[in-house]
Amino acid sequence: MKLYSNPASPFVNKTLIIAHECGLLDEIERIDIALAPGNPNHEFGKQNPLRQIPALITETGTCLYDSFVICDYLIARAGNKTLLPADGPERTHVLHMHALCNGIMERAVATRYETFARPEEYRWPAMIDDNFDRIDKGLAWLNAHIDEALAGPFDLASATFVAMLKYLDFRFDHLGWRTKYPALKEPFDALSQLSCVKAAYPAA
Ligand SMILES: N[C@@H](CCC(=O)N[C@@H](CS)C(=O)NCC(=O)O)C(=O)O
Repeated sequence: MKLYSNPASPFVNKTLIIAHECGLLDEIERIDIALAPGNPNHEFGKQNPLRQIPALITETGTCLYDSFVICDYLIARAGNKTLLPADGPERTHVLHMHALCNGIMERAVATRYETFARPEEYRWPAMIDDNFDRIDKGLAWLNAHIDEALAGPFDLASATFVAMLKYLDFRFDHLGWRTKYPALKEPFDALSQLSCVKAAYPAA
């Protein structure tokens, strides 16, 4: 399998954590590409018309996206029953917490594009502030409900939680999430020690 990726992408890193946990990381060749809105890579677009990473080329040549679909594919392929439970309230819970952590990640990546990729004269401060506020509110919710949010074994939501906070450290260190949301620190530190997380961030 081939994974179009970039070490700076939290969606890629979430996927790599899951791939390692599924015992499939060694079967994945990484092809690093740099993408940004407004600078279309049409060659890559022949594989993924949305021109976003991660995108996984399976052995049959299918190009899978987005990160959730790739994780779901890897989990099913590995026959793993805990990373994403098959049904019931456990599945709903993992999907719900994945949606929250992934949503924060999406707001963070969007803000990165708004503040870094977009030429200064086209920036819209109200949108940037709104993005930061959603990130803040999401983190505040997690801070207040962390035991419930990460209850149960390591799963897709835990992988997304750690990838999301690592991205905030990488791009938005000034937000100071450890000070504002101290309940997140201990689970983050514990998850960061897992071999699947270390494997996804070899340079850390
Ligand atoms: N919902 C997608 C989001 C993927 C995404 O936003 N990837 C970014 C990199 S972090 C990207 O490819 N950006 C290039 C672009 O949007 O032009 C997923 O979960 O895979």
